Amino acid sequence: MKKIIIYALLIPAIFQGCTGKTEPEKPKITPPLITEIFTADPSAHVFNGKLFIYPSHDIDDAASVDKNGTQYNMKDYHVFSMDDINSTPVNHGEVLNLKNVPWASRFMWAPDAAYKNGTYYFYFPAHDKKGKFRIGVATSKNPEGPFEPQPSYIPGSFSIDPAVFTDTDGKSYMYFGGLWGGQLEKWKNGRFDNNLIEPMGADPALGPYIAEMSDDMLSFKSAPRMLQILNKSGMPIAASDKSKRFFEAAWLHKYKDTYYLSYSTGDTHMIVYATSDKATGPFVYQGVVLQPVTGWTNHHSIVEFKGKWYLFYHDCTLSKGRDHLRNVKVTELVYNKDGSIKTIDPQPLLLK
Ligand code: FUB
Repeated sequence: MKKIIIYALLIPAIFQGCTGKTEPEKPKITPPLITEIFTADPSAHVFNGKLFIYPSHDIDDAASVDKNGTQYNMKDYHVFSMDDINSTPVNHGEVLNLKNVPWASRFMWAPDAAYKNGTYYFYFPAHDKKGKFRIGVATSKNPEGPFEPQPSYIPGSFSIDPAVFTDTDGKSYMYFGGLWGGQLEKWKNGRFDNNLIEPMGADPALGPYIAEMSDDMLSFKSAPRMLQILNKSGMPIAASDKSKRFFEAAWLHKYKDTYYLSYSTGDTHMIVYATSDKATGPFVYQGVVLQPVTGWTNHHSIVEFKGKWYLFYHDCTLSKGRDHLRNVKVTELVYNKDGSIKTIDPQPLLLK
């Protein structure tokens, strides 16, 4: 808990003006949106005029608590919907269970959803039978599921945290990857090597991967490639630059004509963003979207709903700071006139 107290005391001094542009926003402390179960990693989408939340379903079933995230031993997914941003989310119940996914063995982590040609696609990572993270897909005719899984994971997929963005030209891309427990650093040239470690020092940091989706949304059109995230000077973000480097939880949204890639910095606990004039990058680092929350992980989505922009995120207020028992929250996200995002201060709780 010492960490959380330190955040509360030091964050204003350390992070204010980190973007060099904006003072952190001080929104009212938002309450947990869903309280009947623990939920995390919210991917929010608007389908048929309603807002749908596709979160992880946290449970207290930890074999151990470690750097690889063994405590995140999730086994199913629920979907929630909201008619408007102030309504209580409706729980549509369990939409997919580990026991019905033929290729998966454990760890149903952060999911996402997409729509194309009358079908809703639910993307989710899990360990395969050999203990490697892969990304699977399940389908439904309804945004609220239930979802029918494909017999195998997406060929060529690896690591965690899929986020699927469909551009105005109809092309869809999956952004994915996550370090440490998410195993991203162990993949090179499409092969898994357990001896590989995260780059260090001045070496370029790893980025999330991108793959264009096939027309049927069930496979990749071509092999995934790593996205470049550059400093404003045009140099790749260095591995040692831990307040800016990609760790996990990529999300892509488009505001006006600009593509915003936002992601978690992991062990520095922020959501930051980089921009590009193309969905496929390269992206240039811009600043902080969300400062650290109560709890270790920070994971989000950004969505426009009824004319306003919202940040869905999670923290651990409901469980009083237990890192693997999280709750989804939402707050408004505001752009400055130049398109930069006003940094949000989530005001982490002082927990003992
Ligand atoms: O929920 C399990 C993992 O925690 C997610 O996949 C990461 O993004 C982090 O939020």
